[in-house]
Amino acid sequence: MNTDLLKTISNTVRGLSIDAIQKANSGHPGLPLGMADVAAVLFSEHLKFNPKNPQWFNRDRFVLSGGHGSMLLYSILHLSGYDLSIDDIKAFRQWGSKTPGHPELHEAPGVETTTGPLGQGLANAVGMALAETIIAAKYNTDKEIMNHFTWVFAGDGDLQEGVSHEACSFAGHNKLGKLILFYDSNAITIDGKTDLSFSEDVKKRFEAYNWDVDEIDGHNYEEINAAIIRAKSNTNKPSIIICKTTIGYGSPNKAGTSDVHGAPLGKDEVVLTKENLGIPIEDFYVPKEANVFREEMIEKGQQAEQAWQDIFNLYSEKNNTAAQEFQDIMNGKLPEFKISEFEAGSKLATRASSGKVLEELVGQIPNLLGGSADLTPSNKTKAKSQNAYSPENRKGSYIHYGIREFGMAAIMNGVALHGGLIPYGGTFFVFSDYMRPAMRMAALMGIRVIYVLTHDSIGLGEDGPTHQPVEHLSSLRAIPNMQVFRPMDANETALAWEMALQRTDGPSVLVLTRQGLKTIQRGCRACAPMKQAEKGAYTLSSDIDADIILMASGSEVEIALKAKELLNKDGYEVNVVSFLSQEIFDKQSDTYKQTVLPDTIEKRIAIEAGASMSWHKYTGTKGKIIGIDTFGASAPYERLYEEYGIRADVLYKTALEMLKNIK
Ligand SMILES: Cc1ncc(C[n+]2csc(CCOP(=O)(O)OP(=O)(O)O)c2C)c(N)n1
Repeated sequence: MNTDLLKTISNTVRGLSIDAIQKANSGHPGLPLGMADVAAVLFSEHLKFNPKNPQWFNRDRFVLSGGHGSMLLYSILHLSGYDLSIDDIKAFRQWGSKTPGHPELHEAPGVETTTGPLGQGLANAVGMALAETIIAAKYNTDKEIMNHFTWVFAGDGDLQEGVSHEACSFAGHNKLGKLILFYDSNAITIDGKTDLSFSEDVKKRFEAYNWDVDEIDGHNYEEINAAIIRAKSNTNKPSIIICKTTIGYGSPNKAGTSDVHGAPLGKDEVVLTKENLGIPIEDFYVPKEANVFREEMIEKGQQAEQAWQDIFNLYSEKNNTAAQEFQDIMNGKLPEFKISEFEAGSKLATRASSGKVLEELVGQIPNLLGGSADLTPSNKTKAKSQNAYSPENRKGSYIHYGIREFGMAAIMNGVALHGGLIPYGGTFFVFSDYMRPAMRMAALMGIRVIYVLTHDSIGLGEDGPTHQPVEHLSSLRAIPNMQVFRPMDANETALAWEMALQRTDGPSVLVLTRQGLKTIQRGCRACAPMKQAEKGAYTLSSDIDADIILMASGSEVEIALKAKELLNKDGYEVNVVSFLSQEIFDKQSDTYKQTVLPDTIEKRIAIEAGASMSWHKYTGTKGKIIGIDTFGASAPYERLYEEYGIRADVLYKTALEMLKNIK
């Protein structure tokens, strides 16, 4: 280890970070100044990566969970040879730059996940480490083609967030031994010293999780290096290296205080800090040694990847099919698959149809990674052929996440980000509230994660209002880039699965019933109107010259169809529109939208056993919505539908009033 070089690298990280933050006149210098030494040792001595191919399948994954310290990441990525120039660093936090305020996936190369909401990056890292073990167990036969570490920096804020408990408890239970966490223990957050609000013994906490725990001086290169070597050698347990650091290290007047956490140092303090660190005061200064280091990192990275490629080539010779499959899954390619059609007539809860669909899918898509937050039998998420994942069975393709909904969702993000697996996970729809922050991040990152959310309305009955989602459909529909499906029968459920799997640029939610729904007759899957279901909303039942449109999703489509029968008897012509997914419908051409919701038919009623919020744009000012804008209640579901007026006769009467009034 060349400690002079390490000092140069860490101080260059410090200089670049404080300059960029000063130039942007916003940002967080405390973390980069404090963790620069650990970053320098990790990147120069241990991290396996090829900066010229940031997507190399077998690279180590590195996550900066405290995304506010983004300048640390940008600086070290620049110095390590990634395609991130000094100009990019100078553009920190500016419009269109690769260096936004918090690290964002797809912006700077080398950023493995979007971080900022504290705690989630750490949980993402758990997901990445989990994915590594599963892929390694499956494909490493005579050669190790998947074998990497997952490293994560997390601070006091990350460890205070509840999701860190869920994820780290999960990681300890599952003995994710190639996960190494550096805890930036600087005892400072925004409000001041951590003793204001945080006094647990982190060492004991992680020992209780069954982690390997080490504690070091985070500014001592020898100690950092020795701790990393120890952590790497212990692959039976995840490791936490508690790094005692000084926030804002180097700043003579601000180090060790909360002042340095989230505001530029100020011009004078920048100069004083550089003098104190013994580096030139020139802005964005990069010494010659650092440029040589960059070239070495590029060379080393290319050699590392080439060495792996040689192994992979030998592996391919012996295991041609497995090698091809490995490449396909890592590239996110979906194998061809087929889901049988459900026969019309039978009554099936959509959670049950989803279970049947999964029975077919798991055999055809070997990289599906299922799971549930302890509601497997209710969510019907486990196919018979799936085995539970455990430290003893790394080949298991079904994860028992435990009662950790947020952890599950954030871990699934990590799995998806790692590549190679398609995660889906279940819980009750109402508990999507517990997962929502991670669902939002999946949508923001545009990654393929599938949520199987059952017990979708008051239709779940006796469990009562704590378990009955009301505002959840509107709430999830409000997340940009989230695709929400609420199928009305088994064939729509199958289609929702198909579309969720085929989607590569974002997450999908399958909102499913507990109560049985009739599979309706509508011709074959490949013909209209089922074909039109792919467009999100479609006219399921039409008359030649409709006077009114009734629209609904999921279990309420049946009600709309019944109301149509009653209206037809009175001589009215009615179209019933099934809204499988509002988001998909919204993306269709105006021409298509006009065929479903023509401007000429202003009489429109939407019915859904949930908040009315998301329907106004379809019903228009002259339309009506029959929804539920209060909490539910505990009773058999038939009684609830009765009491809450989610009924065909109510819809019929409302329609009649509308038709008569306007006539
Ligand atoms: C979920 C969430 N809550 C609040 C914040 C706002 N926030 C950003 S940094 C921070 C304090 C973090 O403290 P620490 O992890 O110790 O970072 P350091 O002070 O060492 O930089 C807070 C509350 C956030 N980013 N995410």
